[in-house]
Amino acid sequence: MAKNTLTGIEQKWQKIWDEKRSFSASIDTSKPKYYVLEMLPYPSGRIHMGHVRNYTLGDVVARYKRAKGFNVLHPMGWDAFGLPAENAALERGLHPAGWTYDNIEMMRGQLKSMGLSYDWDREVATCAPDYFQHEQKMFLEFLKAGLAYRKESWVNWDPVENTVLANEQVVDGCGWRSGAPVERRQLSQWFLKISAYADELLDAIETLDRWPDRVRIMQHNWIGRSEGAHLSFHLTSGAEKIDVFTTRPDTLHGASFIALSPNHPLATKWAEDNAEMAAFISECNALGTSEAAIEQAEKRGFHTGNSVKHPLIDGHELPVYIANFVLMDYGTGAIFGCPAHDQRDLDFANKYDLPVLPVVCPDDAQQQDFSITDTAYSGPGRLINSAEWDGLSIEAGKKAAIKVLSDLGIGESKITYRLRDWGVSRQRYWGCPIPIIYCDDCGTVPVPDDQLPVELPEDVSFDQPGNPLERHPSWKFVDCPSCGKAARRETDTFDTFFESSWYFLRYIDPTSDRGFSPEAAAYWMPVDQYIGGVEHAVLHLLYSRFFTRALSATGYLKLDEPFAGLMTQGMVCHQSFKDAEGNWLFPNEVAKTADGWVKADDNSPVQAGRVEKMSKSKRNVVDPEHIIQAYGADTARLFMMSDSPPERDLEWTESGVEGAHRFISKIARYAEQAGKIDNFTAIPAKDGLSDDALTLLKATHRSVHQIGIDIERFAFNRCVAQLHMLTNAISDFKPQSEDDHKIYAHALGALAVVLSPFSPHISEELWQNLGGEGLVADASWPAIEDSLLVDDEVTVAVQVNGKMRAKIALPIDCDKDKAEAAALSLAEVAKHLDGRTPKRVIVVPNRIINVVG
Ligand code: ANZ
Ligand code: ZN
Repeated sequence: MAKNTLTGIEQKWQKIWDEKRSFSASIDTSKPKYYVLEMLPYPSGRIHMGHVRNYTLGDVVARYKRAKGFNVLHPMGWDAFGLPAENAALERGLHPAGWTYDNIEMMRGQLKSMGLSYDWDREVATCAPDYFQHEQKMFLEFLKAGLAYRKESWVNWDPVENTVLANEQVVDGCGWRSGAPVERRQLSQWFLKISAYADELLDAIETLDRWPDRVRIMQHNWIGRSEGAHLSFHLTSGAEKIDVFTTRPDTLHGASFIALSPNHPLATKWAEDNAEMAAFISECNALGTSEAAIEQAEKRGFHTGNSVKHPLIDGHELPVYIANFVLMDYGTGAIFGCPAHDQRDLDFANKYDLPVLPVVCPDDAQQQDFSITDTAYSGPGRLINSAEWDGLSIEAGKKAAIKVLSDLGIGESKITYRLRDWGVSRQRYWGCPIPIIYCDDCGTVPVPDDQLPVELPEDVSFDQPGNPLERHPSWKFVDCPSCGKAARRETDTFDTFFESSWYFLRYIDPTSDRGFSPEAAAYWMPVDQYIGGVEHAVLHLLYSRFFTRALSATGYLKLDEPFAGLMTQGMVCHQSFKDAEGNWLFPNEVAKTADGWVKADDNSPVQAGRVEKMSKSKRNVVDPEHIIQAYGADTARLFMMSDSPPERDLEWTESGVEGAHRFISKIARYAEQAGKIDNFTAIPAKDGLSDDALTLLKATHRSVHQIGIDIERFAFNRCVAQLHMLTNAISDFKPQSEDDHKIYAHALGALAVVLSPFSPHISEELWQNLGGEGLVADASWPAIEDSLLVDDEVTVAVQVNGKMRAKIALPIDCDKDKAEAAALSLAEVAKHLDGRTPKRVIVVPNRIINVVG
């Protein structure tokens, strides 16, 4: 099939769908609803193969559910705020808004060329004031409800650019642009109280039974619930005490030091008149704020010269250190170290020559033989060296410890979460302004409703580092809405996860003046099937789950879980290539010869590398636009679904694409040659059909049946295999009679419908040429005649004395006597019995007959 013929067909049908608004959705209570959603893209400029895979997966589900009679909502939009737009402004002098909207324009065209069944009337760009005004309002509602608050918090600071860096802008501890070592600084920032929902978010994971296990585990670990205790140690000098969080109160007798976070208030206080301590603290702060950086750094400490009293052992004192591995925002920002049973504490103790006293002995060891040198013991056992707790198990020891501590009034059981409140302030221009005004007299004043949205000023310059909103000559200067005096706007903008935490609610009611209506939410929510990359398994999904709860708490809707089903797709991979000098080569720069890979232009040798995720840096990328131009969207879509199940990685190969293209060309020939047949969707009567016609009729119904089952369980690669089987059955059939032609058209009609979720354009063409009613996009999934699914015969293996000797066709579930008689009548069986009379015949129905003789 000429490639431009296929392109013409695709453009024709895209135009028709567009004109007819084929995929526009509206509330219809007479039908079951189905909301299928793919994670919205960042408008970087061009779609990549990962997008093609993600959106094709969603489109298969959406089109299938339409055919099954659901009222389908399938929207698309743009996650349009974020750093790359500011970088484009910095590097190329473009305005972030212009750059973003141009990219959206470009990518919308690319998505349209894929033939995706979106309701484009619901398109959303999160950078539009019409979108973000609603989240400004939501934020103010959260503030009223106590779900948003402001506090001092640590950020990554680039001392050369004088700007705050996002974690991803810190590369090996240095600013990505300046290369200067990053510092930690405190800044007042806005937070959302996700921690208030920690338990609920954790418990509800159990109800998400249509989510992949690995995502549920990742969320579980991210929330990180730890059961333990708080306890206080009194300083030997003075009245102050140090609170610690521990998961191992049972090890209290083995404590040999206290360690404070470098940012612990006591550390800050003591450092005021101790220059050496202050210097140590700033060195620690130069590490940046990422937990990974802190985890990897060498464990270091500073002896403060202070000590605390051991709460249970009279006269026993523990030195107080400041240690770089203690995080300020976990637990209480202070720990007691028990070196024998915690590796970090042991490394620390060995370095600073602190005592190591084992207090748990493994059950299979003798106390007098058990000692700790370089490896801490964190396994089970019984307590030792622990006075009256000796002999207790760890669990019993924990209980005993908490009892004693609470009786003494210095401790209690405590649950701590790894999950921190969500810091939403970003010192960036291209984001949603935080709708707050600061007044010297009135303090923090919410922007009143009638002054929303707070829009971004357009006249900004990126010629200096830092936040252009901060530097703008007039934008931040406003009158206080409460007293009228001169005041200042908040110049921070929201983290872009803010926009993506509720966009699925905007789609359901994109023109509502309160963001979305509760009625629309009651009908459309939750999202029935969400599809996207596993890289969003933690933050985006957790924030959205929290946001939905926070919106419910503030009266926007009544729902906890936004996404009932989740599918995370694997990556699109491609082999990588290097030339003799070690430069990466694009796949279209190389060619395969009998002796291996060579450069296409000069036949010089090429090193073929691993098959790995497509990435620009390794040049192992294939541009979807080129593929669509060369082969058509139907081919690209079909190939994407054909090779691997969705959750697995997929290898993009030229030969695979060509195979898919041959298949589409074959369907195009069917379409070209199809004659119009009346009423071809009706199931023809079996009686009087030729054997071949009956075979095709059965093959058709079996394929339709199986493809339905496989789509439901996302085994799309199996569907494609089944589509091949069906077309082979169609190609094998040579219609001769009028009945034959009816069966043939019936098979082609069914093919058009079941192929349409995968390759919709050519399916429309086939459907139209057969004389199908309306669009295949609106056609119902073919009805199945159950009696056609049943095989009348099975092939049964016949063994003599355990060796396979023959096969016979028997009626399904035929009774044992008949099966036995049929087997014994076979010449092969008689030959191998060699005149002996059979002693026994074992019949496994529909499978095997074994003659023993
Ligand atoms: C004494 C102890 C003895 C501990 C022992 C462990 C083993 P998870 O499970 O992650 O909750 N810890 C507490 N707060 C900390 C902080 N802000 N920064 C670094 N470490 C901190 O870990 C809890 C354990 O991590 C706590 O229990 C504490 O050390 C440490 F044999 O207390 B443990
Ligand atoms: Zn005021």
